[in-house]
Amino acid sequence: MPDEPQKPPEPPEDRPPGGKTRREGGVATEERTKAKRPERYKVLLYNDDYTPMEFVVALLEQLFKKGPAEATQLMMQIHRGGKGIAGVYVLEVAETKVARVHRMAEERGYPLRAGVESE
Ligand code: TYC
Repeated sequence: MPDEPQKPPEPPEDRPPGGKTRREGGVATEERTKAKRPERYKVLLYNDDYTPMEFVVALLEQLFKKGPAEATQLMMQIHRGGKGIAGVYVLEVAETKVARVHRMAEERGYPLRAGVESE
């Protein structure tokens, strides 16, 4: 090999995954930066005697992205058991879903109620 200029070796990695390492007067200090999984919340749908079954199924399909079979099963579970979990989301999304359920139901004069519960 002809003598090519040799690169000096890379310095050791200063920031390992999961935290920052700062060099302060030769002392490495750790600072945790690990992202926490955001808390999740259940959106519950409650049974009532007046909201039509077809409306609940359509709402579970449109708003909670269920397929027709799953939406029908879940609606029947709520109808028989009093309540059921329509989906699980971060808080802001869960609250928006509840507001949409209430608005869609109120627009048609149905008493359907939804709520948020921590997982
Ligand atoms: N119990 C309603 C009926 O018999 C149907 C229904 C199901 C209503 C689920 C609300 O969250 C609900 N028409």
